[in-house]
Amino acid sequence: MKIRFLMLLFSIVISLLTIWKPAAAISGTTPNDSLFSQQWGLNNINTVGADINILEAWDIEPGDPNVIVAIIDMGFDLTHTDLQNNIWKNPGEIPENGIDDDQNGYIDDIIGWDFVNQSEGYEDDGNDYKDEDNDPTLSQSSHGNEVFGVIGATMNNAIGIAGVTGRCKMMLIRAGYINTQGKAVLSGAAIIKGIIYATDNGASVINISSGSNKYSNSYHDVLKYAIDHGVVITCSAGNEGSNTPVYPAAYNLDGLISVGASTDEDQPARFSNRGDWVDVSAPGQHIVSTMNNDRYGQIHGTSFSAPIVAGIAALLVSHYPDWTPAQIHDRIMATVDVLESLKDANATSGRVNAYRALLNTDINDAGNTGGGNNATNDAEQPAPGVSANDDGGGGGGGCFLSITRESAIDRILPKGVFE
Ligand SMILES: [Ca+2]
Ligand SMILES: [Ca+2]
Ligand SMILES: [Ca+2]
Ligand SMILES: [Ca+2]
Repeated sequence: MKIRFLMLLFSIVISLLTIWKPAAAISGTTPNDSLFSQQWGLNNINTVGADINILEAWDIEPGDPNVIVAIIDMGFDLTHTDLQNNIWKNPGEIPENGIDDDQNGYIDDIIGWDFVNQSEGYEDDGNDYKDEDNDPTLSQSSHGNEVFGVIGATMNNAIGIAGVTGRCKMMLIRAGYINTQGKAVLSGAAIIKGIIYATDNGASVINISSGSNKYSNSYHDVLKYAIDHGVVITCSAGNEGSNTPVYPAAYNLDGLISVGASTDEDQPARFSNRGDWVDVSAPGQHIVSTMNNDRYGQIHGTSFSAPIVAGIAALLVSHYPDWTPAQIHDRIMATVDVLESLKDANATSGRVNAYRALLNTDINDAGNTGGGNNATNDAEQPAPGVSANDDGGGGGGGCFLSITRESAIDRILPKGVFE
């Protein structure tokens, strides 16, 4: 039996398709990207200090091009000038020869994969709902590009923005589509396959900016599979302004970082979910990022807070390649700027600080920070096996997840806030 499972995006686009004119390049210690002065989350020129301290972090580690971040999201526009240089290329795959050269189970997977495979209720109208393929593009939503830009827009190329890493490479995994009601949703089955693909093909970090209130043993176990294989997971806490746990962010895994949104004045964003099941806050309001069709826009949502932490995790992997996901998780939590304003926002009462995370202190110093990623549930039993192998091969295999399409759509998607 195939159970459809849909996840929802955690973003609110407040200024669609804004096109900025290039500004004069900034020189000195800042990168010359023309919109960098508006990237308050990286370097706040109005409320000084309410940022992740990226300039000092980059002095230590700007990111290793060999480190791969997988973005599991709606879909992407690969033509964006500020993104295309940082798209991962599968070194073992010869493009367009119809052969699975690296024998990973995916033919001509040169930049990632499109796991969307909606077999029921979707006509073939050109928007590619059916059948997995090697092309993770989606023209109908900019959400994937927005996440990509926050993590990994090309830095110091004189245009647009700089990603937190700016140099690491992004593996692009499409799991989303516009449903029959015209809403942007992600398939849980596709996400799970994407996590396995990313893990098995070299990703060090996976960002997931979507979720729902439903606990799934299978989803939990596939994330554990990724972490056990050295992958750090970053997840958005969601935008309901609620304490109710949202998954995958709330899965209790040491190696999964749950991220809420903070503002340019280091306040908790009103829309951000909160509570001890959230690990940290990161900038998530008035974020400038890349959109489809070579545009830039201003957006907000925890969808863009998790990618900031994904970028910091990628910097840590670049600089401390031997660290485990648990160590990276603990270090990021242990080095937040603790703020009274965030005491109810998350387990650390803090907003992430990339510089402090990278400082060369003994890993053993990066210890406990209060609550940790808690919400422990000892009664919980592992699923009778997510079978990573069975799931990973494509082929539509039933996904065991228990949320229904109706509940997902009705719960999270308020009218008019999604592209
Ligand atoms: Ca292949
Ligand atoms: Ca090939
Ligand atoms: Ca496709
Ligand atoms: Ca740029």
